Amino acid sequence: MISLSQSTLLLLRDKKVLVLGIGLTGLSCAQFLSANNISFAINDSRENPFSKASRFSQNTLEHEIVLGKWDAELISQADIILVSPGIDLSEPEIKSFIKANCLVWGDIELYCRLTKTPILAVTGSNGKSTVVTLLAHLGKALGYKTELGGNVGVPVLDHLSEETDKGINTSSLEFLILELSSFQLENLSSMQAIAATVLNISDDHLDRHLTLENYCSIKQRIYQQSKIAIINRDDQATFLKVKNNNQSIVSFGSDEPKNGNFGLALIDGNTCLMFGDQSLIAIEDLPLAGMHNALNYLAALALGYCAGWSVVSMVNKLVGFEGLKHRCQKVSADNEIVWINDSKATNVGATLAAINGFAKIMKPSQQLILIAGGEGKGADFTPLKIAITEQVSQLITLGKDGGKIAKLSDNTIEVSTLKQAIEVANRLASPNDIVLLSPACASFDMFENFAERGQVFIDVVQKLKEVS
Ligand code: UMA
Ligand code: ADP
Repeated sequence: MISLSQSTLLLLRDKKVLVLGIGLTGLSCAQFLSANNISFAINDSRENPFSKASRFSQNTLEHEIVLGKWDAELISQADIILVSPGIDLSEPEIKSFIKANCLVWGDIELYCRLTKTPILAVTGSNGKSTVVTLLAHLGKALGYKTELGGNVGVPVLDHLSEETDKGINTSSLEFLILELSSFQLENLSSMQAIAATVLNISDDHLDRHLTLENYCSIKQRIYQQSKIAIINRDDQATFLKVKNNNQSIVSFGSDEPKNGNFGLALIDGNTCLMFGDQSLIAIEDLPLAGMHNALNYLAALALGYCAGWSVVSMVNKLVGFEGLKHRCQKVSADNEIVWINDSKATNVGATLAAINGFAKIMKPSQQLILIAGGEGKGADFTPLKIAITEQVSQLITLGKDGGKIAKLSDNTIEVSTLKQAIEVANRLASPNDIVLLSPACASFDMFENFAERGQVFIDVVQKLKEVS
C-alpha cells in the first residue's frame, strides 16, 4: 500500500478539518480525506457549487456541508482549513473567523506534507501550462514515470487517491511536475522541489494581490522551496531575491548562455537553442513558433537537466510536442483570412507576446486585426499601447474592461459579443490578414472559462467559412 506520512494523517484525524470551497480542489481534498477515514466539514459560499462537478459522490454527503454563505461557526471551529486557490482569505467574512492557531493549507501543501515525491515546479505569469505539459511529454518520452499536477487542472491529491486505489506505492511516481499559480503559492511552505522556475512576470491577478510587488514576492516563494532556482535572464523580476544555503542557480534567456545554462545563439544564420556553447536545434525546426515559445523550450530543458535527464535525448523529443489548444492556435478556415485563437491570453504579457510574435513574421501586405477585452482583473493595459499602435491596424474590443483597451487606439470598434467581433473582423479583413483573438483579459464576465471562449471563436469562425 501507499506510504504516506503517518504524522500528517494522525494530525488530520485528531483535528477539526474544514474543506473551504468545493470545486475541483475541494472535491479532491474531500475524496482524499474520505478515503483515509478522516472526518471533515465543507463550506462553499455559492448556492450550488456541485452543479458542474460530476465527481461529487454520495460519500461527501455524509459530512457536514454548508453552502450559500461563509459559515462563521464552521470556520471559527476549524483547526485545519484546506482552502481552494480561488478563495481570497483576506475577505473579512472569512479572515475574521479563522482562529489564531488554525493551520491553513492548500491541497498542494497537504500533498507535500504527505509524500516525498520528487517535484519539478513551475510558476510565472505566462507559459506555465505549455512548459509543464512539454516537460511531462519529455519525461514520459525518456521513460520516466512523470505526472502533471496543480493549476494545469489536475488536483495533486488525485494522484494519491489513484495510486491508493491501485495499491501502488507513491515511490513508483518518479517525478511530479507541478504548475503553481500565485494563489497556490500563497499558502505553500513545505514543498522541497528538485528545481523550480518563475518563467516571467507581468501584471496578473492584481484584483487579489493588489500590487505587482506583492504578486512578485508570492511568486518568489517557489524558490524558497527548491534546491535549484531556474531564472529567466530576460526578466529581472524572476531573479532570486533571497538565496538559501547550498541553493544553486541555473538560467535561461534569449542571449548566449554561459556553461551549464540555456540560451539562444545565431549559428550559420539560424537561431538555435543552446546549452552553454553546445548548439542543440534551430528554432525554425521546432513546432511552437515565437520568441516566447523559444524561452518555454529552454525553461523545460533547464528543468529536465536539473532532474538529471539527458539534454540531447530531450532535444530529440521536442519536435513531438505540438502545443496546447487556445494558445496562438490557427483555426482552419478556407476564406483566406488567417484566424488565430489565443483565448488563453488572459493577461497583458500573453497578448504582448502574441502581437509581437505575429508582427515579426507578417509580410508588409498583411494587416493584424486584434480582438481583445473581458475581465481585466485590475490590470494596467498601457503596456499594450505601443504594440497596438505600431502593429495592429484594427482593434475590436468587447467585455467588461473592453472600453479600457479601446482607449489605447484611435482605430477601435466596440462590440457586445464575440460573434459580433468576428463578424466585424470578417468584414474588415482582406485575404491573408491575421485576425487574432488575444483578449489580455480573463473570460469570466462572458464565458465559463477561456476554453469556452476559444471554442466559441472556433465555432463562429468555422461557420463563416461555410457561408463564404
Ligand atoms: N468559491 C467560493 N467563493 C469564492 C470563490 C470560490 O465559494 O469567492 C468556491 C467555488 O464555488 C468553488 C470553490 O470555491 O466551488 C473552488 O474554487 P476555485 O476557484 O479554487 O476552483 P477549483 O475548481 O478548485 O480550481 C482550482 C484553480 N482555480 C483557481 O485558481 C481560480 C484551477 O486553476 C486549478 O486548475 C485547480 O484548482 C486545480 O489545481 C484555474 C485558474 O483559473 C485553471 N487558475 C488561475 C489562472 O491560471 O490564472 C490562477
Ligand atoms: P499559463 O499556464 O501561464 O497561463 P499558457 O502556456 O497556458 O500559460 O499560455 C497562456 C498564454 O500566454 C497564451 O496566450 C500563450 O500564447 C502565452 N504565452 C505562452 N508562453 C509565454 C511566455 N513565455 N511569455 C509570454 N506569453 C506566453
